[in-house]
Amino acid sequence: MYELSGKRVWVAGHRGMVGSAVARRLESEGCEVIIAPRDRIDLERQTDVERFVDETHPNAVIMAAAKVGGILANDRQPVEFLQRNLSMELNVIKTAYDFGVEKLLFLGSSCIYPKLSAQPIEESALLTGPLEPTNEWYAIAKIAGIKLCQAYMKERGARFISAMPTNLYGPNDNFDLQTSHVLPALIRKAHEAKRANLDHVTIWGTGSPLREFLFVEDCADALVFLMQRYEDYEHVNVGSGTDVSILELMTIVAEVVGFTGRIETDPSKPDGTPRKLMSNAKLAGMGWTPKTSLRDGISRTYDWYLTTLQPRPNGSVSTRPTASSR
Ligand code: GFB
Repeated sequence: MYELSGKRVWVAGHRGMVGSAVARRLESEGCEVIIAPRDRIDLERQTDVERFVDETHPNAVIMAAAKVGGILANDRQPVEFLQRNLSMELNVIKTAYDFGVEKLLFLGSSCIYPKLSAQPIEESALLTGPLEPTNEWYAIAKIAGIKLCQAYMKERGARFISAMPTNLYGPNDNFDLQTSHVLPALIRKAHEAKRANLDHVTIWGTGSPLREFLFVEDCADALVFLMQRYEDYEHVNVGSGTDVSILELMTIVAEVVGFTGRIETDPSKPDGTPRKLMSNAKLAGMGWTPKTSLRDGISRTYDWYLTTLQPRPNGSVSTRPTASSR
């Protein structure tokens, strides 16, 4: 058991969807949450990271900073996804070790697994086959981060662990239609179609791929749980244990939003991997399970969207800047 109470915990990527949820979740653990202001600290610059850690002396680090995005952003910006993620994770993990951080949790993603993995995907499937091409750049960077944590644990005894969340959604997600993941995109499309009285919405691809979704507040809870109770070499899947097709997902989103028109598909856009349901047996075996149903999570995310991303006078909806931290 790693006691968080009284510790100084640096949440790297505190402005992103996951980092902000982790920072909120940590409030009830009696620890001091440390954040690195983005105007002062560039995580892609080693000297910035060293200066920050030297000044703030965190006891623990949750590495939630990443360049993230949906299927098109991943496919179109391979340099950004590979190079920026490698830089950030190397800087944070190496500096954490050099400055004596007691415990570090690194976040990966379910896209680290081979494209055609047996389902549900167990942790041991890592590096057993070729990756999904649309996101191999991001996946390679995340695999490198897991391996770096393992290397520090194996060679130097560092308590650096990794968690692999499934597709996440919730408050502070990115709703930009070109760069977002599917769930915020579908919420925005359904909302705008309803407001404009359109008779249809269009989803990318065939609608047949299956995806697993986890509400970000459940994910944050699981990450704190792992930080406190897990200390081993292998990464741990963090998921909901069930998946839906993208067409089914659009149907649920439409019901929550109140859009009653047709759903059309656009097969010119990529489907990506056909299915990536992760096994959550390892985490469930430790005693953690998610609390939020998909419908409730979508409803809470839509409420957040309505209250936070207000329509402007010209009818457009503001979005967060393109995906920068998860
Ligand atoms: O969430 P998403 O962008 O990424 O797309 P991945 C999931 C599925 O939803 C794909 C379909 O089959 C998309 O074609 N989709 C339908 C849409 N309509 C839309 C839409 O309007 N926007 C988007 N974005 N998708 C990502 C990886 O894969 O998952 C990342 O690229 C990361 O590296 C992340 O691992 C969790 O689930 O395919």
